[in-house]
Amino acid sequence: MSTHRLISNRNSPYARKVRLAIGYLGLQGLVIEQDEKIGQVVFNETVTSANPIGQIPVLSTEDGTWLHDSSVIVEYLNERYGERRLLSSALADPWKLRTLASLADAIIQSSILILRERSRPAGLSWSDFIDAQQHKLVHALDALARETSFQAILLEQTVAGIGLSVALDFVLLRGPLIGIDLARWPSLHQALQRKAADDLFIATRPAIK
Ligand SMILES: N[C@@H](CCC(=O)N[C@@H](CS)C(=O)NCC(=O)O)C(=O)O
Repeated sequence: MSTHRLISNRNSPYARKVRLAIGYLGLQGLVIEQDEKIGQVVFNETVTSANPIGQIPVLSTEDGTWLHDSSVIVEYLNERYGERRLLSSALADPWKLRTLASLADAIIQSSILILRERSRPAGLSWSDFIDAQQHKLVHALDALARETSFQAILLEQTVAGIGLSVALDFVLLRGPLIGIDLARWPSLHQALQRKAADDLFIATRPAIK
């Protein structure tokens, strides 16, 4: 019997972080995945009973406690099973890795905010807000492009490599809707292309384009 239940959704970038951590730590046999539908105006009782705010991903522990959010789950798996190797790198110390992972989460969040704003009923979306989020994304991607050893950091199996690869792939896949073209940052785009050699990264890609 599996030790953990992961409530997630194939299209969620936050859930993808957790699925990559599970794979990199070799824990597939310990986790059973349960896909749940979520959305801006969907109340999912299964998800809400595990996480009161109704967000995925959520992971059960051995004693039945539910853990969220994605960063907490990755940290738990890394501590419990991984001997903290997702925080180990010759390129950056653990605080730098965590900070890059946090920036990656923020990139995903700004991208989702734009998608949500653009999905509002006609006449209700706020263009200044979209412009501001796009400006933040450009600023963040410029900063990543200036990072020393960025390509190597992105390819590593660390919290930073996981977060950054998922975030950049989200920007790439949703680029036309977000209004950001990753090709504007050739070094980031190339790093992501090299990540295509990682079978798990490809297998966890969202089903929708
Ligand atoms: N900070 C959370 C964010 C999770 C999140 O926003 N998940 C989205 C799916 S990508 C969700 O559940 N949205 C439904 C909602 O917000 O009601 C994490 O890292 O897990």
